[in-house]
Amino acid sequence: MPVNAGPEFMEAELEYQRATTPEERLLGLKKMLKTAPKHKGSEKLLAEIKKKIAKILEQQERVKQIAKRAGRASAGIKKEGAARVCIIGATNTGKSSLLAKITNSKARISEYPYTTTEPEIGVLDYIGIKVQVVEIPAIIQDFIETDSGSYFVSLMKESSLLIVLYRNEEERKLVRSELRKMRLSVPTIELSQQEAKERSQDVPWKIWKNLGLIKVYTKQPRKPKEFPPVSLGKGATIRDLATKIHKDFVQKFKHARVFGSSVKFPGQQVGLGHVLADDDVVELYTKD
Ligand SMILES: Nc1nc2c(ncn2[C@@H]2O[C@H](COP(=O)(O)OP(=O)(O)O)[C@@H](O)[C@H]2O)c(=O)[nH]1
Ligand SMILES: [Mg+2]
Repeated sequence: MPVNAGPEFMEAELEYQRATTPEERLLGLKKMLKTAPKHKGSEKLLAEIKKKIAKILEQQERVKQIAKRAGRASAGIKKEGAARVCIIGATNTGKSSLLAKITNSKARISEYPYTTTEPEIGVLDYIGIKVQVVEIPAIIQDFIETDSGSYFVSLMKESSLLIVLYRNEEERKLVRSELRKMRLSVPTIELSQQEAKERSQDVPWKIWKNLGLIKVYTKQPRKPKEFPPVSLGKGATIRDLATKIHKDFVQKFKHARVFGSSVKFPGQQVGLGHVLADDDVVELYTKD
């Protein structure tokens, strides 16, 4: 405490001490600088405050640059299938094990930490719908600032869902805090290693439910529904379905018959604007 510090300074210092984010810390420090006594005896204090401010600004600039690079990085991995899902977590949390269980991937599973240094990719087949699953190397403190951090973050940014694996609260908190720093807006589900192991058969369903997609089957009149189903975004219409099947379909479209929860009765006739629901079965009729 410097000599002659007024109540305003003490308040600012308290604000700084209670701050939980760099932005709040910066605000507190700036107030401290403004309200600190300015005389010979406080020079050291002023220098210290300025140094702390500079450090935060530098850190903020670094994070900004990294985020920029991450955004630009054209991820070397091509996005394939209906969606991309990333498995993330601290080291040895069973990411490779889960990837191997739910996809065709032969990722290396090892008791040694940091075995996975490159993203591992597998394809999950959910009732014929292909979902790309990417294992991101272990999340560590300040992950975004590691050598390939921005590249991995760009892979995560371009995914539809993140699965966080953890063994204990500490690992769960670490990943949460690193995710906050990455400023992603990707839906996230957390799974304990135990859940992932004991209920691995439920994981594909859980992934599908959290992707925000629907699956729709097509069929010919008087024939059974066809596999695989077509994946569409929530709120998709008959027009979206027709476009996805064939670009000419919309021009030739006459009407459709729908069986499923989006219609009042099975086989109801609908037009291009009709909004589909998960598991609908659709017959498309064209003017030929
Ligand atoms: N006890 C236990 N060990 C597991 C489980 N899942 C994976 N392991 C082991 O933990 C180690 C790391 O697994 P791995 O899948 O490579 O983890 P990763 O580093 O997150 O990819 C291996 O020795 C696995 O056999 C689990 O559910 N329970
Ligand atoms: Mg691994």
